[in-house]
Amino acid sequence: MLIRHRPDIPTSAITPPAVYGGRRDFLRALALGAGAAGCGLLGAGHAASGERTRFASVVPGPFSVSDEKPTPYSSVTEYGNFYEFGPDKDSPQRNAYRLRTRPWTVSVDGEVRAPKTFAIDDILKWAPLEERVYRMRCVEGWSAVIPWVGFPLNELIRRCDVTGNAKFVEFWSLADPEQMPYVRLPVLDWPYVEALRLDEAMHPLALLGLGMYGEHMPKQNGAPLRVVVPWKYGFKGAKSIVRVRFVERQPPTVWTRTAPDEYGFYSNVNPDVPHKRWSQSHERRLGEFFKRKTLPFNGYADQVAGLYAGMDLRRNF
Ligand SMILES: Nc1nc2c(c(=O)[nH]1)N[C@H]1C(S)=C(S)[C@@H](COP(=O)(O)O)O[C@H]1N2
Ligand SMILES: [Mo]
Repeated sequence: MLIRHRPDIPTSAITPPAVYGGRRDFLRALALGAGAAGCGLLGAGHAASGERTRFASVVPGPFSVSDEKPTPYSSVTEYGNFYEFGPDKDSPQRNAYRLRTRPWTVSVDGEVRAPKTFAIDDILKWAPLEERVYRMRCVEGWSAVIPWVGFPLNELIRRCDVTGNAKFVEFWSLADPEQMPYVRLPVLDWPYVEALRLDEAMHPLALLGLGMYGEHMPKQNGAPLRVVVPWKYGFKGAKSIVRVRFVERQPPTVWTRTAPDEYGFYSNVNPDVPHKRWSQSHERRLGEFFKRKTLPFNGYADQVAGLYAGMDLRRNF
């Protein structure tokens, strides 16, 4: 968002993936020649970011969109933001193969009775894995309907044993320059940390994302676990999280640190409050041509508007 000021979709997003992928692979083959490919840096086998593994059992969860088909898997995995892997929409898909997702732990600290560490393979067994098809809206104006796999974020928070002082919760993404080449560059003020008010994080709509389309989370979408908050702009959902910290006061986040006048702490989807440099009134679903109207709270107002009763949502954007 900071790097490419594109509130709209480039042609790559509406070109059929086969054509697009073909052209890109062709260009990369040309550019690499004997050089990087010969060094084993970017082997062709790495174009996709890993093997796909289905979950043994996933049960239907609540809140799923029923009147729309999910966005195609290829659009959701080939177009996105994961700035640790580069500034372009296809950087995550091209570079996230470098991410090692096992072993993987999430540490918990701050306003808790005792700091602790959870291993991903234990987290995966905490609760039945649900499929929840959510509308997602990026602050840049594109959107998608994604069949997530996961369980409520409040399952995680319940196990953290927070103190009475905890009012906000931070989610820290991995920031390892060995795996994430762009963490060496000042793309954002690393690490990628996003935060929610504790009652937002406890809301049953907020999801701990462990996969999508019935499969383990693709690396480019935030493997092995990430936050999914469908009533907020996409950047509130930190990918590949390694740390959860509870705090008493509203903390800075990666985006409020980087551009405070453009990205607010709340960042609820709101068609009536434009971004500083573009309107938020409409959006375009990945793979579609015509724009559609953006809905307050991304269509989840019935569920979540109560969290913000009495707040001025223009000031608390
Ligand atoms: N760690 C990390 N998390 C991140 C981002 C990022 O760059 N780094 N991008 C955010 C943005 S701007 C969006 S729109 C969503 C995109 O998620 P998706 O690629 O799974 O659709 O991830 C969010 N989470
Ligand atoms: Mo975004």
